[in-house]
Amino acid sequence: GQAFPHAGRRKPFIGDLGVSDPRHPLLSLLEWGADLGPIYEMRIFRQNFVFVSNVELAAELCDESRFCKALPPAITALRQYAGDGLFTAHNDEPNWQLAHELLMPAFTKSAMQSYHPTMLETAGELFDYWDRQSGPVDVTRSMTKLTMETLSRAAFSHDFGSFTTSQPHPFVGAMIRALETGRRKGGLLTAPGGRLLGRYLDHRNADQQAYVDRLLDDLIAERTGSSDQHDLLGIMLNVSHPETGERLSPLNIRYQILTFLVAGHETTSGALSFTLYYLSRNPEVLAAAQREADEILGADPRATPTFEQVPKFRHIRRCLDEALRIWPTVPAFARSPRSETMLADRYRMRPEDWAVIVLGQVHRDPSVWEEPDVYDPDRFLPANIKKRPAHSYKPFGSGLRACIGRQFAIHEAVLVLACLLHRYDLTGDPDYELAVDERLTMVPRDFELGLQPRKQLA
Ligand code: MNH
Repeated sequence: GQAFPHAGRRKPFIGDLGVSDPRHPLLSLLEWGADLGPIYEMRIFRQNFVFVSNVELAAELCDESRFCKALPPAITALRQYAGDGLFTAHNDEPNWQLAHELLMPAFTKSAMQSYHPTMLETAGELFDYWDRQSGPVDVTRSMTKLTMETLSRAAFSHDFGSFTTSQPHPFVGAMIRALETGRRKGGLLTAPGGRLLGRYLDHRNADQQAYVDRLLDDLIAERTGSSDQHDLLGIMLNVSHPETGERLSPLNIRYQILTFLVAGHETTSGALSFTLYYLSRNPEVLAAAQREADEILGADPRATPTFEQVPKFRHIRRCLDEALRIWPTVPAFARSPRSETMLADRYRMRPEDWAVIVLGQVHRDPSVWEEPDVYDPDRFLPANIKKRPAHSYKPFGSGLRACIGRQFAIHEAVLVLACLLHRYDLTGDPDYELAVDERLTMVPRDFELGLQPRKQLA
């Protein structure tokens, strides 16, 4: 096989270290790799990273018969918090299969029926909270509170009081800080002294992690023995495998809850925030979205959709899909070959190798997406979707290990957008320039919107 394309002049020992700005690891790296073509390799100390950025190569890596999910160091580092929970489990770990089978029914489209009232209630609290503020609202912060509340209520019926207390619940901050530590550690592992530095970070972080673990373990203990199955925790405590009778252990349940909280809140918050950003910048798209909300919800600006009405907001759904095209909030995922194979007939890959699919670039591959930087929800009209090759749009990942929360995220996001557009007129700040924060996911930074409550519609 050929060597992967890489930078011409690599520094001895440190390799390509320094090409990526630690505050914007992914975005700066993409800028750096742009000239190297659709596939390139970066080396930091002894660790190689292969990045893939066009649809053709991404589609090959998404072929489940040849490739599967990989856990690069940054994800493996999260195992100290999320263990063999769904997101961080290795493909062959028994608890992945078990949890996947036990939890799939709780994430089907029809299962969303049971979370629908919770989603409406949380959105209502956010709107009331906004109505008590004056001036523009910080969109990403608001949306992060909203999605965190929705998830904690749906997952374990816990109310963090995000809209009634002025300070965010300490759990949320502790959880984010713990995970950020994990992510930073992941980047250090192959550096000389990286393990030592990692241990130092862990030590500094031990209290946060202990606090998060204890809070979750207490919640689990409180519900143990109850047959109540109205939320995800209830399902995990009570449902056993229909054939083997196996159940999830309390420790694995803690891993799953932490996984849902983390995987499910910032991702959906970013998706909502980017959608609102593009709506505020595209008056015609916004008008069509508001018209759709009005047609379905009627004259009362505070009206809310029924469960069955949510999939009817087709244009709003396309606005969301298009925002996730330009800014996939989970910016990348990694794939490994199941057995030794040649990628693009040229590059040898062994099962221990992996390549990162860079979604932002795949979703803007000019051979598939015309004028890729233009926001145009009509790209997701059914006739246009059919024209594109498979795997050209993958915001929720691919194959067996694709996002289990996809329906949850889409139901929540569409519902919130429809209610919001029906209840308010939006005005963006024309001077705002989109800036993106890289946290565990991508979210707009300091994006504010003015919201004017609408009067009874004729
Ligand atoms: Mn989600 C996996 C994106 C919302 C829970 N999610 C993934 C993957 C992507 C992804 C991409 C695959 C990663 C990989 O291959 O390594 N998820 C999203 C996006 C949103 C989202 C863009 C919102 C928008 N995810 C949610 C929500 C939940 C959730 C909401 C939970 C309620 N996601 C998961 C879990 C996995 C996952 C759990 C791991 C599934 C598995 O491997 O079995």
